[in-house]
Amino acid sequence: MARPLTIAAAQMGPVARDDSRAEVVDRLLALLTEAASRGAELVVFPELALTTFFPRWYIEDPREIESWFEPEMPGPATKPLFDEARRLQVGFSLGYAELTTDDNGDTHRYNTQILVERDGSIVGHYRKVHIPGHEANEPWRPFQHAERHFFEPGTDFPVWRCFGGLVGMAICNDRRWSETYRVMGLQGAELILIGYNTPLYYVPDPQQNALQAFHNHLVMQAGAYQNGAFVVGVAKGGIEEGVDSLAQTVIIGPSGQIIAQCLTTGDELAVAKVDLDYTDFYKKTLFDFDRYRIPEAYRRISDQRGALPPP
Ligand code: ING
Repeated sequence: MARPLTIAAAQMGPVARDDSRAEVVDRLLALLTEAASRGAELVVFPELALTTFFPRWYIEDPREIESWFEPEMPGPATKPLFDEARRLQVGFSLGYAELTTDDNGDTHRYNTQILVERDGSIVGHYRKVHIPGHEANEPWRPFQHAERHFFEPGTDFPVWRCFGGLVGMAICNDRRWSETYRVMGLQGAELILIGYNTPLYYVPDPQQNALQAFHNHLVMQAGAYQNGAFVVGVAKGGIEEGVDSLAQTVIIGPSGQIIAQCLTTGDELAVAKVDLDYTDFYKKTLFDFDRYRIPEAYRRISDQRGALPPP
């Protein structure tokens, strides 16, 4: 193994609306510590890991909205996680609701995944690009999915050189869009870290309910294979505030094969020691982009929606 890396996918069970940050961080610390004891160098936590999935309610009170967001990272509640990770020399990726102010003093609210190296240094932030659900309150729904009320979209898919390779991140709905993996694949991504909170009940089309687990692995296995990358998909699952959410956390190889998978819907680790050089078996053969891709052809057909007359 030329570039070994031991990865732990740290699945979480439900987080209740009134669980404190301290209670949740204690669970993250337990997962981190167990992962370190099993040799993990990188631990991946789910989307919005610090709180319940609050977009399931249409919240309008500005003070309550703000209570779901982190104005600093690390902050007082999350500093123990950063400190322990640094002490154990374990890096991690953590999903949370980010409140940030830009250089013009404007406030922004993102659905964010942060990446932290083994020395405790912050490598970067990914801000969710594909924000699903709806903007306005839709009281007809059994529960809301009002992410578009709470978050503004990110604008790119960065890839960073860290953990001995090229690492990118995505969040939940991003994993369903093939561009997510390809934009990072074109940057050479060898490892893509994805957290998700996915209700098993898909309100706009309940026919898809029975296909949630299938679609979840389908898109991540395809994204991994078609870009010759490892993909780690980590759930916050189980019945959270009455909403049954998908678990099925996995670590997937560049072949598209599932290497490790969680069995439960609660706090559980899936751990795998991988070799990042293994990505060459796909990046330098079938998916040698420089040799086989024809970008000019794609540009001509890149967005043909509406180009053809309706049937
Ligand atoms: N959740 C969902 C996801 O893309 C969703 C939205 C729910 C899509 C159920 C399809 C079915 O997995 C988030 N948080 O993006």
